[in-house]
Amino acid sequence: MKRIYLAALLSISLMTANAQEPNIPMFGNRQNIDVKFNEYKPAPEGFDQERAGIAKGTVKLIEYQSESVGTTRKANVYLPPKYDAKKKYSVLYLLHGIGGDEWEWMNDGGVPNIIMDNLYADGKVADMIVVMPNGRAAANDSRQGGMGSAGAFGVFDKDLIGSLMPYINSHFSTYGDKMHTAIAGLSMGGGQSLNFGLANMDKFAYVGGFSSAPNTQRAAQLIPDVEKVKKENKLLWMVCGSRDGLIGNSTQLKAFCDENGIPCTLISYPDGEHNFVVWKYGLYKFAQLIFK
Ligand code: FER
Repeated sequence: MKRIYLAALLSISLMTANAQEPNIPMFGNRQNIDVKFNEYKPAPEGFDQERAGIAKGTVKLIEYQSESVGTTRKANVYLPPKYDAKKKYSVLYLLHGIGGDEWEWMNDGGVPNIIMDNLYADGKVADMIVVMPNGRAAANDSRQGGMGSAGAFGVFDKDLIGSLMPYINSHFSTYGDKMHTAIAGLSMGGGQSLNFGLANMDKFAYVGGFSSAPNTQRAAQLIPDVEKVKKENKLLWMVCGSRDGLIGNSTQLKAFCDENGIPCTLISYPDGEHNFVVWKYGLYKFAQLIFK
């Protein structure tokens, strides 16, 4: 059901692109922006396959009181292998797409726990926990909201910063400062990560957008102060499928960054579409770059 829905959304985006209509941000028109993509290096075989004989992390569903929404909300939390409350951990907030919820990464093909377990086993990531919230900040935060819930995605920053982050930092052994906090997400969650991450550089030093959706603000809005981003952001990293009709949301930002000398990565995933092939790769790469 969800796949059909997303396919329909995408074909609308692609049709608009093909018709070469003026850019309508709502549809994230593919823009003919000439950007210099960063090099695509494939993930190694098996990066997303469960491996025998390695230590495994655990995923637990937590509940917290949301002040801005006024309800009890849920999030999944991945704790790495041998999580030890005597140590301190960084936190990656990993956001879902418009058809998803706090279970999308886990249940719809993202295998974030497997990707992270493998990275841990190979010593390729810093100690971190991964929080997968529900980014639809509304009393009814079920998946049924669809396009109608775009507004609820837009106000998730209040819940995230006001309630979820304090909950995580008080219930788990985290550093809690910006240098140990990252935000990334897929599609609508990619847009949220760019919007919230760059607007709150005192909270997030590392920002990732995977196939970011049309909720992504335009670059001049995202980056009103070029010097501030250069100083305060430690990583601005994006990936998008080369065949994804939403790629214009990423290229417009990459073009702005290149013009203004802001370090920014955008990888075009060869023949990639709007799906977990690209998003798993995004998590695999992004996780290795943060907190180092
Ligand atoms: C749109 C096309 C796609 C849009 C959002 C999406 C808000 C999101 C897709 C996803 O999260 O997978 O026009 O507008």
